[in-house]
Amino acid sequence: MIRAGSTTGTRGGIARCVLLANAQAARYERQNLVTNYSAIRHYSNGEKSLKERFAEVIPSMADEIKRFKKDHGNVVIGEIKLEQAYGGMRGIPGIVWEGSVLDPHEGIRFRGRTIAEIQKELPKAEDGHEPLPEALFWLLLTGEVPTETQAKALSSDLMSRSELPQHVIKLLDGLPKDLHPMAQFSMAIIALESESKFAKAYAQGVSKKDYWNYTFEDSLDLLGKLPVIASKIYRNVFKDGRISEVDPNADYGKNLGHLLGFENKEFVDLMRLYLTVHSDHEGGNVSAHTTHLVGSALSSPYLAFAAGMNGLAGPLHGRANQEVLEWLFKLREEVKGDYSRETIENYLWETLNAGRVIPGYGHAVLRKTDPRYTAQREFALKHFPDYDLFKLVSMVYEVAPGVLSKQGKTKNPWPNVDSHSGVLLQYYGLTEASFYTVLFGVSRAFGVLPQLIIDRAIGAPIERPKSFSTAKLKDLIASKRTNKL
Ligand code: CMX
Repeated sequence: MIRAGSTTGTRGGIARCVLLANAQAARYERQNLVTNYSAIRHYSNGEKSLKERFAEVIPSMADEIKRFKKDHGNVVIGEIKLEQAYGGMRGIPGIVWEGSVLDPHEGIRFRGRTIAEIQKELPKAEDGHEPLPEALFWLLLTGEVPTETQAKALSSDLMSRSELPQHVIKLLDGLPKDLHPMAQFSMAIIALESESKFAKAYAQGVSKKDYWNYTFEDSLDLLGKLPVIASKIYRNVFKDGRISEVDPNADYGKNLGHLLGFENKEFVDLMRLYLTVHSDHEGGNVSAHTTHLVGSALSSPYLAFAAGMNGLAGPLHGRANQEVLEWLFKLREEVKGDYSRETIENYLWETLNAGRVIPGYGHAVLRKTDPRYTAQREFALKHFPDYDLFKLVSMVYEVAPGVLSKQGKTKNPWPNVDSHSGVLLQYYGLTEASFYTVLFGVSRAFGVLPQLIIDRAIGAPIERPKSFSTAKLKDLIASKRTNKL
């Protein structure tokens, strides 16, 4: 059995007692599936818990959306060209996503804040420089930056939910080591459906207005369990299968590092940065949209998130981080230490001429270097500017945009997030590239679950866009022509 470890840590004091008392209260509340929100406790210093604050935010948020729809529901917000229907629906404004918006030139803003602003504004761990991803979760859900106490209480709450049921442990232990880690990740999350409070409440006929409450509980339970699932997969596939106990006094990033088997302080800080920057990238990308779509059928957060993870596992999406590393290793082997522009350019052309993509370059929305790439590059420049593989990544950054522009196919020749993440993990000894997308998956939960909770709180409908056959589209265009004559 993997369970949260002992509560006797080294970071003593009253603050921790408060956090633990609140985690206990939260656990009690969860067991009883309390729906009386006034029963959701303040922290003893008078600050509000995430659930309490979100329960307060719901009426004004739902009311604002209702009025907005009533006043402007008929306003046309875009037009759709035929090529967009065949072109992956690029640019069609058909999804509402509250947590973040992506500008093609500026990059991502989380509730209006750039990555640099997030790095400045969000609470940090006592021993770290990077923001706490649990604080980002709070921000994405409520639109507000939590206080340090609130962020720490949320860490403690999440860690109190980390225990995996026996059948999930058995499932993971029984899977073949050569099954891709992302397939294992998805299976473990689906198997957690047994724990779904939303599915149980729905079967008991819960009222629509309480959907968000059970979705909130499932989402936090899932978030709390993901570091254990990810680490169990990592340790089973690549190490001895044993993982350490969760430290209930440590934050999420520290626990993730610890469970994976990495105690290095810089690596732990990297985990916090990694979890923060990979979390959310507005709602249209495959993993976010899939989670949202499947969730719209009122599937539980476990089923909806697992569906999103199956999309993240694709090589054009999250798996690109694995592809980048494998591509870099082949490049390194081929050029035998010669990192000149000319050899790298030749290798890039070889890849393109073989009809393959340059992994880690290009984006469906962005039209400049991904600021998530830049944040990771800055981390590398700060901690290991002379690392050989980082120098290679930097050299590819100098050469690849020119080559891609010359080829003239991609709309965006600049690097994306996946171009840089692997080299950071390699430096600290997490060298198994096929595991990288699992880490991306843990992070993505911080971005997509808030929207799932919001969707349930505002009563978002089941998604059902219209599709056409080519024959029907031809009819449509013919009738438009006739009408114009
Ligand atoms: N290397 C070579 N060709 C590329 C390319 C790249 N990095 N990026 C785009 N192209 C090609 C496309 O394959 C497409 O070719 P065809 O016309 O032959 O089909 C053409 O350029 C136009 O594509 P686009 O409109 O610029 O890009 P899309 O919006 O269709 O696709 C993306 C976006 C990310 C899938 C694409 O850039 C790509 O395949 N990149 C490499 C894989 C990658 O890094 N994925 C990770 C993205 C971030 C994430 O989701 O994690």
